[in-house]
Amino acid sequence: MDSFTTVGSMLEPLAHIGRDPKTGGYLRDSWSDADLELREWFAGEAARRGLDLREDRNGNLWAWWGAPSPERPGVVTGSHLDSVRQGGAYDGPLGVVSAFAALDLLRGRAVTPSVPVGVVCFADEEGARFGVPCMGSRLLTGVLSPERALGLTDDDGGTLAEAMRRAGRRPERAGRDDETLADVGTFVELHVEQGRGLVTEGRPVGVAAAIWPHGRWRFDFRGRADHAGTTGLADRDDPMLPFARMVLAAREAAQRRGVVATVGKVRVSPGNANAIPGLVSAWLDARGADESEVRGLVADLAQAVGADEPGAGPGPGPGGVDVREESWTPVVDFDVALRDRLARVAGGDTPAPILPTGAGHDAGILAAAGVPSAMLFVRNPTGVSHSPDEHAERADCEAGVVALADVLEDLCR
Ligand code: HGY
Ligand code: MN
Ligand code: MN
Ligand code: MN
Repeated sequence: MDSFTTVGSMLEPLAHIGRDPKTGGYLRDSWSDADLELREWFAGEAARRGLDLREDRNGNLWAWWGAPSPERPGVVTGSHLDSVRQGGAYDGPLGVVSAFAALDLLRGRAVTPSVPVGVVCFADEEGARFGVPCMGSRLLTGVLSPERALGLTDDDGGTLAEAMRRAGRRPERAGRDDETLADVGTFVELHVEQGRGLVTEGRPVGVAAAIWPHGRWRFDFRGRADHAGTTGLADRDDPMLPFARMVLAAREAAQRRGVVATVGKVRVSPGNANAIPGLVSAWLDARGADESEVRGLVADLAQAVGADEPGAGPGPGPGGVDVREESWTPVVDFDVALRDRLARVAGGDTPAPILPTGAGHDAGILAAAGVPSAMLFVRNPTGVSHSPDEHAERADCEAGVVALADVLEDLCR
């Protein structure tokens, strides 16, 4: 079976799900209608292949070829199907589609794996709706408590628990799931590269070396709502000003500390053009190879806006600014032996390039939980991601599937 046709034809039916016709971007929030439609697609692909489909207590989907057990854990591959808002078509779906296509290739090669092979779709990897990324894998591995997770709210104030219930799930069961985790012997995630490392290397497929430490912090700037026209400047307590200072300070500190910092989401309340806002909430995403520099940047910003450091004080700091850490992922160095094995197998004559990434992934959460994990990257010609412009060439997608099938065959000998 021609692997590329499988990838191409499998990406096709997904292309319309959650797509914004005006922008070509994707709106695939966790537990939204688009997410439920994607879950049905996943179930259909599993059924077409006679795979044993299971949804675990945290909404992660597992499609098994062979029955895993703690005594005989399987080799699992896959990724996620949810997206950031106005995201691209490849971040997540390429890994899930390639997993099914690689399994087809193994069967086409009449490979009889020595262990079960699983395809996984993790729930809510982007955290676009409830704010915490890798929600499904964090709950699965216990690094995020169900109490905290289920109470997280979306922009409309709805909780994760309500969203799961509305989707017919039982959120009260969410939480660490050692039974499911025990089925996973090795996890390999294929993902479109979010960067231009493979373009520079001139290679279609690469292997992840490490995932940078990264986190998300929420800044709440409190002020006093008042009339835009009748309130003198001296009488204003305008939260927009410390917010603006924070954004400019973030860029300066990032430059100075050699990290990256982004404020991509701001919520102004109540949001009247003719009124001084009462509250400005802003989310900082900061990442970098050196954890102390990332942490240092956040401390710089808290100081710049007169806030207590995250988690230091019970409520808003002296300047009416409150900083809360919403998620933190320490550095993940992938297992060197497994990483090098993948580079050899995936690279053919010359080992595939091994490169770090500033993007977070479920493979990082599993690796941090002690599950032998690794990642394959597929070349992204522009490096652009988290945007409708995200792209991967067809031939590179095919090379990714062949590399993944070779890696799975090697791991399942
Ligand atoms: O944010 C990330 O790095 C990932 O795409 N969730
Ligand atoms: Mn992403
Ligand atoms: Mn992703
Ligand atoms: Mn008025």
